[in-house]
Amino acid sequence: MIKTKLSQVRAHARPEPATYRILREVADGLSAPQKELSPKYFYDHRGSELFEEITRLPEYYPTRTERAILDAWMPSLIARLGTRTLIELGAGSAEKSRLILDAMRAAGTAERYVPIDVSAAFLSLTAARLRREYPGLKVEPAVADISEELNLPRGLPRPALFAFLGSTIGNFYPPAAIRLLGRVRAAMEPGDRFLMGADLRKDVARLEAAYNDSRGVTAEFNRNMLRVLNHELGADFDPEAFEHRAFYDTVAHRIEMHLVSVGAQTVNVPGIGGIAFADGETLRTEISAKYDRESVGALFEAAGLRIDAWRTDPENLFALVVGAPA
Ligand code: AVJ
Repeated sequence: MIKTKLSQVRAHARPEPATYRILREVADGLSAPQKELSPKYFYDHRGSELFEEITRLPEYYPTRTERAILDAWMPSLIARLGTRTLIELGAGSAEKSRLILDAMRAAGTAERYVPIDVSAAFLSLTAARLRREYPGLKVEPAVADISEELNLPRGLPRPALFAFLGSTIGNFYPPAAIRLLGRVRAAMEPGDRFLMGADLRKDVARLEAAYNDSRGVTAEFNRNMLRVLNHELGADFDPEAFEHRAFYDTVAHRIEMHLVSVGAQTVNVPGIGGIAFADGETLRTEISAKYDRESVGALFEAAGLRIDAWRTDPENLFALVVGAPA
């Protein structure tokens, strides 16, 4: 998304209003008392690769745990629901979606797949691959930033399953999380369901290890945001002049990732100006909220949803939850 929209700044005299939104968002984030940027800025090509690498790290349990729950649960869940359309929020490489699509195929109801993602290029690649793998499945990608809108095609076969996997919900502060779930709720019809992945509260050491891997992949992933800003905005961040820091906040129940300035420095961002960092000052790049059944229930309730079903792995590390209109 950043790539497309910011290149419009260079290519056209009159950029999209959306471009100004991004510039304004970065300017706001960097001028706040606690400097902060959205984790969506991690994900250029290299950022996506680094995240893929994170999902394979021994310390990073969420991805493989969620996959195991999907594997065990989808055949019976999908058979019960009779899902004819899968709508996936933030589809990415659609790797886990296959477990749901396979269950739909086994149930004989694999009619429509609607992957939603900000990256049009990524989406059309994924769509082409899935059309080949699932003949008979109509793949109808939708380009949208799910933190702002869903942009769904009309006339989808029902019932539909909305899927929001990976505990990406944890990246949103509660008001934004409720707004996002509220948009899903508003798009649901009777009989539709919402499947969400949620990383669970647990031992602090285990949580912190998942965001401080011994090989330093997460640190590189964190610093990659600075490379993205350099490339897309022409900023002059020195990624090596920032250290990775990730810790668990036991009161807010979330991991926070920061970049810590090594020494005092001033970074220039064209269109915004010089941004001063004091020695040790931090830029918050991500929150990753952790849940239990009660906190998911509260989030759902605020968005007009109720918990219809809840499954975890044997170690209680991760949950898949099914929401229904309340
Ligand atoms: C993609 C949001 C699920 O919060 O665990 C992984 C991103 N950040 N390591 C997470 C992430 C650092 C991840 N999510």
